[in-house]
Amino acid sequence: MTAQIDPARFANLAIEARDQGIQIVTLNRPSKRNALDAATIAELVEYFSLAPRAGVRAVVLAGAGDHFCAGLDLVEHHEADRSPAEFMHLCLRWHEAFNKMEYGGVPVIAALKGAVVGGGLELASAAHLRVMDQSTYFALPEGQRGLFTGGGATIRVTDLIGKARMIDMMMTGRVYQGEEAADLGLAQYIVDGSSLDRAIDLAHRAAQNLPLTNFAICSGISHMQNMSALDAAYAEAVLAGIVNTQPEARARLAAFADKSAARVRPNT
Ligand code: 1HE
Repeated sequence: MTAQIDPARFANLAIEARDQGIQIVTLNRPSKRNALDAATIAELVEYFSLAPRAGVRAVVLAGAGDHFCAGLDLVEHHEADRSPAEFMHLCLRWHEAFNKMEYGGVPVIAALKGAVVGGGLELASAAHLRVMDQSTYFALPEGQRGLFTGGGATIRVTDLIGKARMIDMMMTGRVYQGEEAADLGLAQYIVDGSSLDRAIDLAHRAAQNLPLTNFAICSGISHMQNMSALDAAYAEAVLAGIVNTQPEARARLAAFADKSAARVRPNT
């Protein structure tokens, strides 16, 4: 691997290495409800630039304290009194960070709790899996604050819940929580206990896949969504050509052929 992640280089992200190449990355400004200031976005860009080349097999993205993330740091934004060009460039940094997450090829699993609002929802929606607990609620309060989303919600949140619900969240400040939020697709998992524990379980599961397979899942599918169906089918075939013939898969295929591999069964 060509990159190394030194946790000491990060101030706003707490990075903890676990077994199986899993890393827990925690937004670590709980006194500010993990609001995303420019420095945190820069650290997300750096972390997700390195992770795919540092042998990380799965990332659990969490928030310190009672809330996942309160979105854009509104106090920093207020005090910086940014010009249109300055804010546009800041948004492009957000996109850089979130695109590196979504297209980096390393599974990213968000462990949600409390407020997942504004840019916090934009961040969560760039993860590949979202796990919510019973305290989790989702909102896009930008509309009420005289703002508009700038970190990809128009694309990713709309993908998750559809255009009409996205417009409603923005226009009326509608809050989604509980089973309704999960049923709509804002999270794939809802748990009674700790979302972090479930996210870590899922990370272990993902980390058992071959890295090249996870790369196809956690990069290829997103890229193909951006293509015409014709081009996506072509790209899928090319990607399958590489992934499905990888030497590392031979042992798994042999185990199926000799009947030693687990069969797919319904849940008990
Ligand atoms: C913040 C932020 C923030 C808290 N920027 N400092 N996002 C929002 O509109 C959400 C704004 N935040 C809230 O609605 C609430 O703070 C929470 C529901 C998240 C949490 O409530 P609570 O009662 O636990 O905390 P609090 O008392 O409101 O805040 C505690 C501290 O966190 C306080 O700082 P302190 O120094 O006075 O103690 C707050 O100022 C600070 N804090 N949220 C800055 N967001 C690329 S465009 C993206 C567009 C957006 O994301 S718009 C933002 C939407």
